[in-house]
Amino acid sequence: MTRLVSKQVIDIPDTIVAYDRQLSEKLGCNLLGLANYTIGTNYTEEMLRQKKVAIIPITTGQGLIGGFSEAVAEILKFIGFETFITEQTDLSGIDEAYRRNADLLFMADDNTFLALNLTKRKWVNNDQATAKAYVSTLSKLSNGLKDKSVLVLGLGPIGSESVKYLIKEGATVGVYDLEAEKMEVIKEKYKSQVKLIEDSASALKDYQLIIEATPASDTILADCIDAQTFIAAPGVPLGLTREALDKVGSNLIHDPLQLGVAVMGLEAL
Ligand code: 2YG
Repeated sequence: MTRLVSKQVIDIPDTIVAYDRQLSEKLGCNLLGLANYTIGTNYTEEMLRQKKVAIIPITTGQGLIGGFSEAVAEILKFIGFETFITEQTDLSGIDEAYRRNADLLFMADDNTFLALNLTKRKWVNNDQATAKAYVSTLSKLSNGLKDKSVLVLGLGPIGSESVKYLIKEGATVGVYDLEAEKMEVIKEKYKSQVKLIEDSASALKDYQLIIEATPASDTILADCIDAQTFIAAPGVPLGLTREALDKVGSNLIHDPLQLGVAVMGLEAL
């Protein structure tokens, strides 16, 4: 589980407008549009404005991440929700959110990032939401994944969830992780629907569609990329070298929080 650091999220509020414009240029839809596309809804900003979302800072474990609550609040506000960060933290914050009539609660400790809808008993986990968001991003980038080969690098919570959604989209999935047992678990679960990749370097040259979900920062090199390579990268930090970044251009989608949080908000309604 990758733990974000403040510098990865602190600028999100100031850059969300530019982020959304860049997403629209790459995908042909904005952040709300991609979140709706991901879960098959058609919520409008006006509809979301009726919903109140509380973000509750959680101090357990390694404590607060500077700017994390503010980033989550700003992403949700940007797509339309009425949001507030509770004054109190932890359980007092949950109590405050309830008293201030929040419809949705967002909170994250070191291991789990959840959105809760108390009235509808809906629980949305960031790992699933992020995996769904990035698979649908890759689908948008490549005009559909049916019968296409996709490589998943990294079988952590997001990478392994991505396999499930890729198979649902009809893709044939190659999986790679440094830890062989993680690949065995996936093989056991999906049998012939997945292919275990022994050598990621050569696989990277064969696959055009890639989900980069590792915490490493240099898994994808420039010579793995050509004009038809599309990369959806939920992994933090971004797993491309500087040269690879220059070469992939607009065929890459990566962010530390935005897509996953937007999908969490809609799924929790
Ligand atoms: O409330 C706070 O400020 C802290 N308790 C937040 C801690 C979040 C820890 N989790 C992570 O950094 C990531 N798993 C969040 C999601 C990354 C995007 N998939």
